[in-house]
Amino acid sequence: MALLANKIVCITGSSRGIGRACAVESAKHGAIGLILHYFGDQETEVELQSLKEEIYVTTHNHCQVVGVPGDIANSETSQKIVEAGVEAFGRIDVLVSNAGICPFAEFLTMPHAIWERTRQVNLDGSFYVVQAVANQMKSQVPQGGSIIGLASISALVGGEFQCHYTPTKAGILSMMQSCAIALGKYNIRCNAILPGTIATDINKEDLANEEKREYTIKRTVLGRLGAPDDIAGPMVFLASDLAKYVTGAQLLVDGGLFVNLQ
Ligand code: RM4
Repeated sequence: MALLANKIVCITGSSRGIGRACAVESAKHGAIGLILHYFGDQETEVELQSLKEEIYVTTHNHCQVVGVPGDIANSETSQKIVEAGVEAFGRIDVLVSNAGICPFAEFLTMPHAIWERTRQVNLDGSFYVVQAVANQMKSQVPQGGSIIGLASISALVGGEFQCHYTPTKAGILSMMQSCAIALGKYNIRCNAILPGTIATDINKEDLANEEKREYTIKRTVLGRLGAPDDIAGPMVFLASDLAKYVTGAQLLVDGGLFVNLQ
């Protein structure tokens, strides 16, 4: 079933990890246009190129891709994303605000620059892109769209080395709730996905610690870490018309990590 048939999907931080899986899954489910934001350094240029090829091959060129490089912490990047998307496809149906960082760090000695950068990328960046894309969704005909903010299980619980990061994820969850209210009248739905521990580059170093890795795996009830495509399915659901009455919701996708107290 093509859940996203004919839809135009915009994803930030799409070159790797969860964003990349969301791009591939959207194309598989019939999206005809992808606006793929990425950071724009050498590494992500190469990643984006291979992602584009993967999408063209798997969809037999059915899905077109526009790449937009830039630092999401800079509000101009979000304007560029919307301009490039509208120029290529005329509209944006789905936004996946995904770009994020988590430099694990000790609280008491953390330089303020780490706090500021984490907040700027995760929270300011989400605000800018949600606002820019929501304005486009409001003005297009037919009006509306689906916005999905990538929050985290960390919006609900803490992390010893994440005192700068968990507040940004709680902020994204809260932003989706308020935006759901602000944007419902324009037929724009806003929801948050809360991934658990998904093995990607963001936590590669942290999970290289065997003890932590084993603890995390044991704490899930499904007995494994998440993979990026574990998040992509729920993302497609929230983006699709199957979720047409779902707004202001939070979907925890964590293999049972959160509920597994004892
Ligand atoms: C998540 C959660 C995970 C961590 C990542 C970086 O939201 O805290 O455990 O690996 O962030």
